[in-house]
Amino acid sequence: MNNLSKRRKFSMPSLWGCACIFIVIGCNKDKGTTDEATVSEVGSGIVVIQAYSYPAESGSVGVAYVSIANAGPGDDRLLSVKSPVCQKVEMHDTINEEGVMKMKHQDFGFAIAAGKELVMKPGGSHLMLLGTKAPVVGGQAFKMTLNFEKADALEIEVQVNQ
Ligand SMILES: [Cu+2]
Repeated sequence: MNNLSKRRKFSMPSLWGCACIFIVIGCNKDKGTTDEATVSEVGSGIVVIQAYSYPAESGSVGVAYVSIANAGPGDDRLLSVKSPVCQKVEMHDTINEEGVMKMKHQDFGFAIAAGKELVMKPGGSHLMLLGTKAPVVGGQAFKMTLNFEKADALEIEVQVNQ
């Protein structure tokens, strides 16, 4: 996401919009993913399989990919996400609209059916970190809270890839 730092300051909505598209393009380049998985578990059967991010400048937009398995007996839904590293976390999907990759904000979060996995990845569903409060630095980790429809809220560590 180093490309973000080269962009000039725009008004916030326009910056975010542009950054979003930029991130999709940026992430489609094969950067490889980390093998360092962060695994957490709660009684409801919700298991975080992997959580990683990439470096981002302060006051910009970052991205995080969190993959979650629902090993419980019932369907659940990731309703909202918070992190102390940014002002707001949005849940986005990426859609191909006539050859143009676009972000789609998921107002109702991500459904995770019983026995299924929600796999976030570049070019697919992801978490957008809007208004980063400090630089997101490669090699470090930051906290994130996942709120579900049924399962208890889960606090996880997101590893920042270099
Ligand atoms: Cu996005």
